[in-house]
Amino acid sequence: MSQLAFITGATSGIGRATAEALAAKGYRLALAARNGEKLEDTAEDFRMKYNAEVTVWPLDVRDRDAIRATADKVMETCGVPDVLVNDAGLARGLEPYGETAPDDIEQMIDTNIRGLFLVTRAFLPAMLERNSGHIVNLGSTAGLYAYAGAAVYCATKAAVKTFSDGIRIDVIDSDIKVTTIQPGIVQTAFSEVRFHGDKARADAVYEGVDALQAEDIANVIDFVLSQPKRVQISDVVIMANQQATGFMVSKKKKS
Ligand code: NDP
Ligand code: 8X3
Repeated sequence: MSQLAFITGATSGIGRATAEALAAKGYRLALAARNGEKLEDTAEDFRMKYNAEVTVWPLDVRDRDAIRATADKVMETCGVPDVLVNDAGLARGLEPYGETAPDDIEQMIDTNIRGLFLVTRAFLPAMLERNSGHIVNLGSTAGLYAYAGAAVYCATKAAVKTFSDGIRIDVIDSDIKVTTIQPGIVQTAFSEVRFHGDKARADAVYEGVDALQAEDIANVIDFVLSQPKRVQISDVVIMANQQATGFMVSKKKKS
């Protein structure tokens, strides 16, 4: 039977592009996100294009009981995932911490940290029992370099990196691999979500920058997953050509 990938945040941006890359490779997919309609559309697209075997799992990763129930059902109906991509995540707001809305603080922590930790906790014992599996966590250059107005988002992504490093130690005696993917500026719905739907402000982030595309990150994830059993890629940092640290991006036109 072909390999199974469970992907959170699979309806948009990096998660969707990763799902598509794996569908093209013949993986079976179990896709999760909150919006069930978008999940169905995504799944149908991959079925049409790649004849892919796709199941959809409407899930809010902030809901602990729903994570448990979903993971159990996925494993019962599809099997234990060979690949877990913890992609679901977001930034909310870009202002000094003293002005950051408490709801935004909680949403970032609950989604990017708590959700990712609990989804991993739900699948890891079964992976360990089978002694195989690859956990791919979406960190960010924001987790390596803090930037103004993003203390919480940056801290959540630093947590993802440290968490990955921690569980890699815990599974050292097994064949399980753990990878943190740390992209820089990727042009997705990310900024529109950050700015609470302000599309003009979101578009301005990418203006004058040859930003990374979701497919660029999906290619890297595909590469990471395609290595021989002996090779574990622990971390990958991917920046745009015009980027030097987390939020330092040149908007000067190159000749
Ligand atoms: P998008 O906004 O395009 O996609 C985010 C995905 O996460 C959507 O499918 C969304 O679906 C899902 N999601 C959001 N909240 C939840 C939730 N509570 N439960 C389940 N699913 C959820 O963003 P990106 O593709 O850009 O971001 C994906 C990941 O990559 C994030 O973790 C982000 O932090 C990280 N990243 C992004 C970078 C960028 O510049 N874009 C750079 C570095 C890292 P739905 O709304 O239906 O739930
Ligand atoms: C998203 C990239 O630089 O906007 O993690 O924080 S950045």
